Amino acid sequence: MTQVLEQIAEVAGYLWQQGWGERNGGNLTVNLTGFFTTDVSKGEPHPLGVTLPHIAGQYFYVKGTQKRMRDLARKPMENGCIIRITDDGTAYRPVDDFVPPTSELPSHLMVQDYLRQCGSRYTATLHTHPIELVALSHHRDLLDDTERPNRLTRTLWSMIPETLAFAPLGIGIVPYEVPGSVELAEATLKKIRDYDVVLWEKHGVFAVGQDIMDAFDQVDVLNKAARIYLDALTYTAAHPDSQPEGMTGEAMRDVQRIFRLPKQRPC
Ligand code: 2HA
Ligand code: ZN
Repeated sequence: MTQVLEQIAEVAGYLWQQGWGERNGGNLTVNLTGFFTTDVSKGEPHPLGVTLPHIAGQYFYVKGTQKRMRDLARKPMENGCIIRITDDGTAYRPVDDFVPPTSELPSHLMVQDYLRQCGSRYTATLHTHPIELVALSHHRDLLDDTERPNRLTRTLWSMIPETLAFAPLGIGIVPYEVPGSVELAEATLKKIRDYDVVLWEKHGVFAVGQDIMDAFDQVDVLNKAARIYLDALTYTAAHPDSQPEGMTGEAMRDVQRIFRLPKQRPC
């Protein structure tokens, strides 16, 4: 378990360094069930407000509410805590000192419940505020999510070959909802069935991964493409006749062939 906690701390440091984790911004959970054999939770149960039967009895590391990523990077157990979901799936109890969990707990645990339900090997969920992706989420013309791949995904894929190669599912779009709300969690749950990363309009992203580094990498690859796109558009601002070209359809098909895409979701 030490290794998993060290990886969580490492990723928290990257989130801060990238400028994606201002103040208490962002949160994460990692399933730690494999490290526990008996019920070691204690104290009063804290109701979840929903029933999550597929993660009943499971253990999670959860970032604490109002805690800073930059502090979590040094001291994960002071800025988050391990919880166990009660056997009836309606509440949780802490395992050690209680640090109240993130305000986005509904999204994280509802998605974790879905991942267990479908037998996924994914263990981690991540919410963060990547600057360039959030900037693009203010542009209505990029938020149309009726086609697959959607327009934002096609734009990002066409920036560098690696985006398509390493984020082959693209990015789903979740219309704006109040942070921390069950509505946001439900909208996220709907989209995450098809994507590893979804964009929370005018707020941030929510990602899932085999571990927390995997979830971070997915966001990092997509945000890198968003940054390149925005940088190219600053050239357009000075030279209005020159639009970013993007990779050709043929070049993108080559990437798909060489990397044997699309990759399948684990559920
Ligand atoms: O943890 O990012 O969305 C603070 C947030 C809420
Ligand atoms: Zn947020």
